[in-house]
Amino acid sequence: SSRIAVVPGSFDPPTLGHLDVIRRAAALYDELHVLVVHNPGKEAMLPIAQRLSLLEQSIAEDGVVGDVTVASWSMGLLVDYATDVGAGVLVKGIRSQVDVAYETPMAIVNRHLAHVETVFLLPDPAHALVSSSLVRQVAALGGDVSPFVPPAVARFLDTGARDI
Ligand code: COD
Repeated sequence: SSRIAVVPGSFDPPTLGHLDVIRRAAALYDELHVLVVHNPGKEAMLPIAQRLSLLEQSIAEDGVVGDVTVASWSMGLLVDYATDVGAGVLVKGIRSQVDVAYETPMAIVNRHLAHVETVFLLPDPAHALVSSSLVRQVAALGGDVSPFVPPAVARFLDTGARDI
């Protein structure tokens, strides 16, 4: 049977850290679902549809190799999506011990809920300090985000299209 994994996130916006994890996961699994999940605890900068479009462009331009689907989910438990598509694994990127502390309880709950395992991947250290919240701050203050995000995201944010 094929190995199917979900890479969930807010992706608000997608960063080079996200893309690094997506690239590594695509090399490990037969089928990858990059899933934009609505996180009610976070105030969003970009609408879900915009995040989907930026993820699709970024993955295509980066030349990520593999069977990668981009989708969104706001209908309930993350593991329900995983079960629907036959995925047994969630892939989470780990920047630091802070991410481990945040992700561990969710991983245990998700295993109880649906027998879905969580795999932690480490990014290239060059991308380990990048976060969407940092990019949102730099963009809001008019700074150059291009060192932190895929070119498609930089183009979108630099043209001020986010204000339209
Ligand atoms: N390098 C490596 N990894 C990174 C980097 C980086 N520079 N930046 C982010 N990541 C990782 C994050 O650690 C995370 O794994 C992923 O990329 C996505 O990051 P974000 O910031 O876009 O997304 P978050 O942290 O807001 O996570 C949103 C989720 C939907 C993944 C999370 O809230 C979740 O799993 N929710 C579960 C909802 C649910 O079903 N709850 C019930 C059971 S727990």
